[in-house]
Amino acid sequence: MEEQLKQLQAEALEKVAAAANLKELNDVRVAYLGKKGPVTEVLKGMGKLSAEERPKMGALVNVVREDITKAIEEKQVTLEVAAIEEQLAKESIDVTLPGRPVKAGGHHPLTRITEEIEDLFIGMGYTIAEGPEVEQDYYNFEALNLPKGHPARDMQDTFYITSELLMRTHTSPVQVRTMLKHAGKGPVKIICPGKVYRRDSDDATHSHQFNQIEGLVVGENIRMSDLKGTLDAFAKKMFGADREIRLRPSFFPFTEPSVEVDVSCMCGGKGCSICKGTGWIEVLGAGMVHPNVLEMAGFDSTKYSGFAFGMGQERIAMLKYGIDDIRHFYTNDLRFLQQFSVHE
Ligand code: 2NM
Repeated sequence: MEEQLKQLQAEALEKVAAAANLKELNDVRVAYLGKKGPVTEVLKGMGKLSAEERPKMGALVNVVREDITKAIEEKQVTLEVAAIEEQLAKESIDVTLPGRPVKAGGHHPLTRITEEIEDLFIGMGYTIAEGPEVEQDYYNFEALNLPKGHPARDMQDTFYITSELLMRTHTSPVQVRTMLKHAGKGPVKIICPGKVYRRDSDDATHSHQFNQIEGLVVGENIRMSDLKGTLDAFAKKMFGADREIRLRPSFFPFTEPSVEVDVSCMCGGKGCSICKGTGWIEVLGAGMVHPNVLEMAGFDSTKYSGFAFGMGQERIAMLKYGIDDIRHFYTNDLRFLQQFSVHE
């Protein structure tokens, strides 16, 4: 019986050593240590042994069983490690490979200019006000000192929807609406960005739809010098610290006095194609809010005064980036747009 056990043990250990994977190893376990395996069979035959032999054989069976179990456990660890290593080798990735470049979009140049101007005025304490693009005749014209019959209200220049409803021709109606909300109490300090519409034939410098930002400050003791200082700060931040501004007398129905504002050219006055040799570039219109406009918006014009200005983002962007045709902004040619895809 002892011989039989030794034989069994040797055989089992050989098979454990030969097992090439976890399944084969498990087959060996079942075959030798399972309920129907030879070791169990030997145990069953113990009943026939004498009282002296039984404990001796019992101990031997246990030793054999433990040896086989230990060999299986050791082999199992070896096989498991091998299996993991094989899987790791198979699934390994080269983390040093450069990634595929991600194609990121960029902001449209008009969006960039609009946000730049917004940030600049927010930094000076302004808030942003918005309003409808389909506007009432009253807010777009009447309340801005453009009574019925005024040449600027010409059907030729405005997209009318009905006799009282139109596509706004500027963002000033938003400023009228905002002043009315303040119910005669200052201060008001806003900028109004947005799309505006004019009945123009589209060409290199005209578009029937374009973008505008208008600013308005209403308060006590608001003077022309406040307007000038504000626009000077704007020009320097927008175009460069070395730029100057120049005011020329002009006319708008909603401001008195009214001015056209020029910024000194980057050619330094030597004269170039952008300033057409003059050294100055016209960038916006402005003025002191007309008393009629203040009164119609509910402000006491003997107590309150204000300044306002208006500019077009297309024009600012064309000057800043040297764009020669306004239609580039609307045709979305990627070769144009990608020049502004700066990832900040
Ligand atoms: C301009 C030029 C001058 C302007 C006036 C007003 C309002 F509502 F306060 F009367 N808003 N914007 C204004 C003044 C706009 O754009 C060239």
